[in-house]
Amino acid sequence: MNKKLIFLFPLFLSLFTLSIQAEDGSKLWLRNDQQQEAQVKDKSKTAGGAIGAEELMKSWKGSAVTLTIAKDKELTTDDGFKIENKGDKITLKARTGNGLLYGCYHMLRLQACGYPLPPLTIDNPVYSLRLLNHWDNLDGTIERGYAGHSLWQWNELPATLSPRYTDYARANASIGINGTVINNVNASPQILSSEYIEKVKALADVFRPYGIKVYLSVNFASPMALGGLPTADPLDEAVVKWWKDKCDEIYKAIPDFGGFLVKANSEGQPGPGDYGRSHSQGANMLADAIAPHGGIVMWRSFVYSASDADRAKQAYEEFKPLDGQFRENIILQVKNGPIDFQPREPYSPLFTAIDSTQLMAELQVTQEYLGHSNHIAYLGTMWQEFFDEIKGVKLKGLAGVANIGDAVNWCGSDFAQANWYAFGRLAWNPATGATKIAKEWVLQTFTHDAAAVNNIVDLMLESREAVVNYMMPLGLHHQFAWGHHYGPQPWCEIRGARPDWLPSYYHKADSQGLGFDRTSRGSNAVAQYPKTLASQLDDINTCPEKYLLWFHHAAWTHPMRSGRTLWNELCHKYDDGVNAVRDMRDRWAKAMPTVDDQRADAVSRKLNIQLKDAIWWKDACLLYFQTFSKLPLPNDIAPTTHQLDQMKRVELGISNYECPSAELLDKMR
Ligand code: GCW
Repeated sequence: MNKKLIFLFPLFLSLFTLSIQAEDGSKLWLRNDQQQEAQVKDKSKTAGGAIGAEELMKSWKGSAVTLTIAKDKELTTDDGFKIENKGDKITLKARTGNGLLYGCYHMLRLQACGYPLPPLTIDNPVYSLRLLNHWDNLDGTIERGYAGHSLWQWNELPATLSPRYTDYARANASIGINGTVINNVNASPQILSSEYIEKVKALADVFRPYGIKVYLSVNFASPMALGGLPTADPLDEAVVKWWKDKCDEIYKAIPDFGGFLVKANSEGQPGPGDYGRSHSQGANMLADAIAPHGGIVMWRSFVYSASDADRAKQAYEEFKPLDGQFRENIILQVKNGPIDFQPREPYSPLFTAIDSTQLMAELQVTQEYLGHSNHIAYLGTMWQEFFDEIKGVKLKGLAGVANIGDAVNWCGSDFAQANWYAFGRLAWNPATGATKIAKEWVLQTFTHDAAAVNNIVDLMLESREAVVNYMMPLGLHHQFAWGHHYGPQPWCEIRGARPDWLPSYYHKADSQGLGFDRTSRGSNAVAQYPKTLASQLDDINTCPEKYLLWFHHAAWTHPMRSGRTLWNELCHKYDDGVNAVRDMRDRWAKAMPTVDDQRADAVSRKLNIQLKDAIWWKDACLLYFQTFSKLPLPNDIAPTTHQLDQMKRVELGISNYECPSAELLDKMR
């Protein structure tokens, strides 16, 4: 080759590969180019306005924009915005800088999707609290996190601020998230030490201009662990004073601190119950300490004891009688379902039972029970199902257990980013709908090729039902392997373990049939729902089949609406789940050429794992349940490919699986 050609060769090569540049996913959905010099005038003199204006200047391709603070009657919330597009000029109005910021990101989202900016947009968020909950521990690990370690570099704070803190705040602001609880609900008392308050302050300072308030999970026994008091009894004067002083200290450092999140008397955490006090007595004490500063207390309803009572009933039994006894700055934070973030659960009956206490719903963005960051499970559809079920219920806010870590692509998988995105967008307004959100995410994140967009959106929309089908169809729940909650272990028996932590407690398989009888003849959990719904659920012939085994112990021969028996239907559902993953793989293969190789391959690899796992789930569950039904697998489904004995000897997927220590078993009893 002559010299010139050798010189030009790298250029040819890069021109060739430039068509679709490799991406590592670190930009999330924020892939607008930043080469523009748009005309933007920010009259607001607010931090949010300034950031929004700068974002527009760098990326907006339309006509000139003016940002102003205004008291417009259509601006019914602090965070809402109004955009008037008069062709040659655009006016963006909001009551606050945060509203302006959200308006700017709204415009950039439309642009990135290739959607026009309509002449008039008025957009007010439905919920005022749109929070992420990080289950991040102070040692850098993340409980139920599948994206590496915590983003928070506690040992470097407050002196060193990772640039990712700003990226994190920006990403959240772009989808309307306005608060973050930065530490695990299984909280270390240390987070309230003066040393850590300084570190938290440093984070709060980074997040503030993006409209994001910081909240902390607190350990109810902090006055003992940190303050050296002999008790954490909420009625003890010294305890009350300790919390008041602590609130003063926090607000001195962080004047707009959001408040506390509390997991009390749940899974071994301390709480007011340790002193014979009720949840409301405990919550009210904290609420009174923080009220003078304008803070709130989010008190979780996720409680269940090792009693004989149906676990699905316990949160209601604990909290319903306390309704009306909570202070005004307390919000009861209720998980979407009555058990624990299963791939499918009916809504928690607390949502329709509590009427004199503020409520917020807790959703899980991290896929603890939906294949971690290995399986594609777009949760927008799951959350929409929940919103449809609780239609009419007033919520103060939404909390999403974050799926974010220090992984380059933030979430451990490209598609897991869609769940962070969808959470923010649904928290802004659940009526936006899962389909629309999926499409806008794909347009911003992957491609504008119409056929590819359709394929990827369809893949997303079928993904959650696929997971339900290959893991736990027809209302089955909690068939997970001990501890890691990844693979199936319906046979799991651990001597000394709490029964409600074992799959058999939930599936109740016997020679007659399958499922948990929660009808009026069984645990009567149905009675916690409003009357009409309760009687619908109570009757095996009117109970929606997707919840059949949640509410009924149905006979193997029970006739299903498809005309099949329960056993045959179950077999078909598992098979459908596996086939859906094959379909997802095909759709991805079709879309791949429009996506950069790096992300295309990363997703393909995940889908291969998902298919292998789906087959494993199907085989494990069907072969195990077959030992009860004693019925053959129908011959119009794909045969199983594993042996039950062999499967029982393997732990799916998780290499560091360990049997619980004797000490842990003791604690859990
Ligand atoms: O889902 C369960 C998880 C625990 C978690 C708990 C909770 C933070 O397995 O890891 O603890 O719920 O929500 O408190």
